[in-house]
Amino acid sequence: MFDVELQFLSVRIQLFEFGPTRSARCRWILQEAGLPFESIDHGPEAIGSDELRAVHPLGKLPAAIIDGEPLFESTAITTAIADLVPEKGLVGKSGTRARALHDQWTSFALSELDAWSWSSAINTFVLPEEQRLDNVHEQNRELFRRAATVLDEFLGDVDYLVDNRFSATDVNVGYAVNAGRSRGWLDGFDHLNEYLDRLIARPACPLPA
Ligand SMILES: N[C@@H](CCC(=O)N[C@@H](CS)C(=O)NCC(=O)O)C(=O)O
Repeated sequence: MFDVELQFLSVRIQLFEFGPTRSARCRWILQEAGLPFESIDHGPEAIGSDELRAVHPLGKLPAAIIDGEPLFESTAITTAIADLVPEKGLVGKSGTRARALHDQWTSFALSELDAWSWSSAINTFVLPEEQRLDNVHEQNRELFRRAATVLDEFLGDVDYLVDNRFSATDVNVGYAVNAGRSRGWLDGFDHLNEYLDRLIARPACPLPA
């Protein structure tokens, strides 16, 4: 108990965030971990700013400073936060099967889900209009749904992705699944929709119901 309290006191965490961005993954895991943190939220104007570039070389959200050390990439941040509170069991220890599965599903979320929803996002509202492609959305939807099929089948037998208990893996994957659902790409995936509802019902989850 004393160690836990000491840890709470000694780790300073600053999170550069803005609600609907992938910073929600970081806020979510921090709230699950029960760790205090300083939110630096300048809205969408923060993107590309000098202040953010000092922490993330592309000036993107999210970014964090943990005990004075900068860290970027939302899932690297969630995993680092989960590692700070081993007593909460939010991620397997390095070298375990549970950690390998965390890495597997996290990589899967980034490369097989985030990639396609983000491609549609940049070609809908992120890039200046003259740079947008209008012929990518059908392919993005198909590729997203191909990966969603894998998750939907897996979640037919379990409620959560690693050891059938909630973990940082579900934060990483849940955000990606939600991005697809908000585009209307999750029709017919009953297990996956139930999984997402289960995650969003958690008090620590910042994703809108
Ligand atoms: N793979 C990165 C993606 C970061 C990212 O693209 N963030 C978006 C917001 S969700 C952003 O800042 N975009 C600004 C831009 O692309 O100019 C992560 O997961 O942190």
